[in-house]
Amino acid sequence: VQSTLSSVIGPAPAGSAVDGGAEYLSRNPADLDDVVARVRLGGAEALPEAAAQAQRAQREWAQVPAPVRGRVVAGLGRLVEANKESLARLVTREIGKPYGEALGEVQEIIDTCDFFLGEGRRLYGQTVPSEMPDKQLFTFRVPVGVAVVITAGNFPVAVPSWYLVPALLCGNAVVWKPAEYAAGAARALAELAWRAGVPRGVLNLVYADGEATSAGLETALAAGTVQKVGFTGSSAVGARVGELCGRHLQSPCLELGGKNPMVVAPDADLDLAVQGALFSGWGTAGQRCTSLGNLIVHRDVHAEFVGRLDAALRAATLGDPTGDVLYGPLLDRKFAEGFEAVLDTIAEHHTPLGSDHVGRITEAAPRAGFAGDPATGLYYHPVLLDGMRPDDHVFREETFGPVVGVTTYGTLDEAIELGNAPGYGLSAAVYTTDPATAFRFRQGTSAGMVSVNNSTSGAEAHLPFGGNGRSGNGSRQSGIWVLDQFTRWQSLNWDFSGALQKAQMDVGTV
Ligand code: UN1
Repeated sequence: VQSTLSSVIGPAPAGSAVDGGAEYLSRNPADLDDVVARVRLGGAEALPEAAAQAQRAQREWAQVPAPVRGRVVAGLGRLVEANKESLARLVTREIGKPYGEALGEVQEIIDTCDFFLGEGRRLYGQTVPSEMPDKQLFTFRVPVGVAVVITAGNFPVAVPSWYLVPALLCGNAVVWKPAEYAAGAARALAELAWRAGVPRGVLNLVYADGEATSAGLETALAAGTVQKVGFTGSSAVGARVGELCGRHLQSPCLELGGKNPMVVAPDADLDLAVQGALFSGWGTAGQRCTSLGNLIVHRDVHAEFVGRLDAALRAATLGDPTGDVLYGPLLDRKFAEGFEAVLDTIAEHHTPLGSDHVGRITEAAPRAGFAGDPATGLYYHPVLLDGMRPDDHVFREETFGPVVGVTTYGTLDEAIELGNAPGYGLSAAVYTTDPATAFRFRQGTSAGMVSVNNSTSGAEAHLPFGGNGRSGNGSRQSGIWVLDQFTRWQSLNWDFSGALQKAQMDVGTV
């Protein structure tokens, strides 16, 4: 496995011949000259071809007893554990995630595999009493068939594992289309899964751009070779995936964006709240779906809180992601371009706090506590915006970058309403020492995941993960809840009376 990984993560051979489709170079966002992986993108035929192959392979995989599939998944966990550091280094190198966080991300795969090892021996169905004598009813979980999994690159291995591991455990085959800019990490995880014993036809890796993916998905859905789509990414693309699936009567598992609020109540431990805001607002350069978007601070503690947060932000070290930094570069050039547009909006409408410069970190716009070479990477200053109003664009839309807005509130109902206003509903946090405030906040928020005295990020791998509204269609990943995405209930109605017993009609009375 070590040698497999090093062949994936080693320096790309200069000018190596690539036959067929367009070549894509995945670059290190901290050093754009460093090519991490070189892949060939498939055309619109790639995904349907892989789905057809997966469909053939799935029949045999579904015959493997679930406890044995559980052992394969557990084997993947052990292989990931044995390669934890090299996989984390690859994640850091390919998408610029600080190494400490990358290690945490890899741990999330191990935890997921551990959890689903046990599920291989459960996958419980039920026995259900019948209305009639000598008749027994049962329920079984059956695999859906072929799952197409389309993932973003901000969690290039952990989030895919949330789909891959349960889907495989449940007896499905998978076609995985990872983000191109995380192609190397995707390849490494797939290699480990194949090494662990997942047959190649059961886990298929397809690289394709957005257009080819969308065309390919439509063809595969129409051909009936795909029974489930899992998608993690932006709300806009998620809506398109939902539309495609809907045309073929399918409901996908959608894990989309967030504009996650954090409420700071007047009785909050302000230093704890500052730490939570720093981690979930600017950590991972604000590029988690669970990143903090809007800080909603009680007016009595607003000045004090913003002062402390501003100071913490100025003291934070950022830059080279191989070191101990709050955040490194943005994921990829495409994301840097998107963030530039957010910065244009900010420049037009707001006066940021917390940084003397807004925009790219360059020699000309340096920053204290910067630990990198600004010329080589996609580094951005942290932005803190005070005085946000609910109709501000930056208050309403996910920015996917190191920017957080602050607004104030008077009553808890106002705070809840402000938190829900953007129409997302993924993760929400409240900092308070009053249990009643915590409880009322949980009841009122639209978020699928709520934290009390902890940040909006960092969900544990065995709780239901997912959101509502613009954050998704209500589907949930992780833990036992994801089983409903990758299995369907089948009922069995077994009559051993030897007579035709009619439900609703032959029910005896007492
Ligand atoms: C994502 O950004 O798509 O809860 C997932 C968290 C991580 C997962 C984020 N465990 O922040």
